[in-house]
Amino acid sequence: MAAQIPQEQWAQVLEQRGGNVVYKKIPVAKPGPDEVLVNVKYSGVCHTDLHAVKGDWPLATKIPLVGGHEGAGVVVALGDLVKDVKIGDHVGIKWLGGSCLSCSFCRTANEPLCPTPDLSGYTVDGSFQQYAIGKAAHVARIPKECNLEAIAPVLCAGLTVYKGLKESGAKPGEFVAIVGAGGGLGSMAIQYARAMGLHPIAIDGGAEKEKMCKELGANTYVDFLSSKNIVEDVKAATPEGYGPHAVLLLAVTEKPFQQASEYVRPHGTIVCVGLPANAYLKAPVFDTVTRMINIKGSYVGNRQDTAEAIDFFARGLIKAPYKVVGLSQLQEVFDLMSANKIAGRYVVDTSK
Ligand code: 8ID
Ligand code: ZN
Repeated sequence: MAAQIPQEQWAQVLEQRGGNVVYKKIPVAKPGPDEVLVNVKYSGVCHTDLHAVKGDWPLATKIPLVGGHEGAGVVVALGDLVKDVKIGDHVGIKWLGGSCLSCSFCRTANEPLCPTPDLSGYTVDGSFQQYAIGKAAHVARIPKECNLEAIAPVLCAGLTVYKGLKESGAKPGEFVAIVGAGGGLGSMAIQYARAMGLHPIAIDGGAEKEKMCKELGANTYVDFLSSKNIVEDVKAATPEGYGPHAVLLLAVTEKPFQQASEYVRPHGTIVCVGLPANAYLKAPVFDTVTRMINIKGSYVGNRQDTAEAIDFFARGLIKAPYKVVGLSQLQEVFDLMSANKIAGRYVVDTSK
């Protein structure tokens, strides 16, 4: 039986760039012909949502904006053209909410590079509401046996680090430094790295994050707040002290982006994923050449990466910690995130 769809719903709305989000009732949108309406049950809170609130990236958001792009829920209405998603299916609203599907990037499964994307919770409304719209071609397919609150962070954090680890080219048995390992992406990265047969070295700050990273399976934890020599500490955690084969940069500050080339192993790969505002990459040309260092960016993942990242979760390989609070408490989550006080991820329950 089709669910009752209300006219109005609770949402968190950013009305002014740099302001607080406002918890209020707004109308429920109707899906277009190629779209689905999702009753969002849970949404993870990504640092990207905080960038959207602060407006600190060189890309404008819509205003007013409903943020959120780790939304897990149930399909409650379909557009006329939608054939392969059914009412009652479990799906995810992810960062790439839609793409043109016809440009050469979309045609070659590089849809995150589409020049006209719909970015959920950024250029189109996202999952910090009870009913969100997604393009049927792009909503993540979630198997019914998966717990919706636990899988929500996989829709961005999990997918992004899984893709980043693939882009690093690191092979089973090799070492990967995860910078920002105590955060949302980082906690997922430790789990995906382990599941992919890699040895994770965690880098972050403070005892709470250390405990979490070690419980998740990091071989070593380097505390960037107290280490006297981060470069030496990271190298010392690798065989023969040559440094990790790959570095996954997830931090939201510029310094570690400059530092990674000092400890990555010769012929190793530095993958930039975190997006600190106004930051630049700088690496010594001499070292980059003579140590043959690869430096690259990695941006979410395509629909196949999404399916694979979800499959790792469905097989029980990904168990990253999260705390659940009501959607009404989203601003408090942003305040904690601004202070770097979140170990793992927060997930909001849209019913509260
Ligand atoms: O597709 C992409 N490339 C993509 C996808 C999703 C998110 C990029 N991101 C970006 C976000 O926009 C954000 O800029 O990745 C970044 C991290 O997102 P997050 O994991 O959601 O943020 P978080 O939970 O706040 O974790 C950040 C961690 O970095 C640590 C912090 O302590 C925190 O645990 N950190 C910082 I800030 N400086 C550090 C340093 N110098 C550091 N860890 C180690 N060394
Ligand atoms: Zn995200």
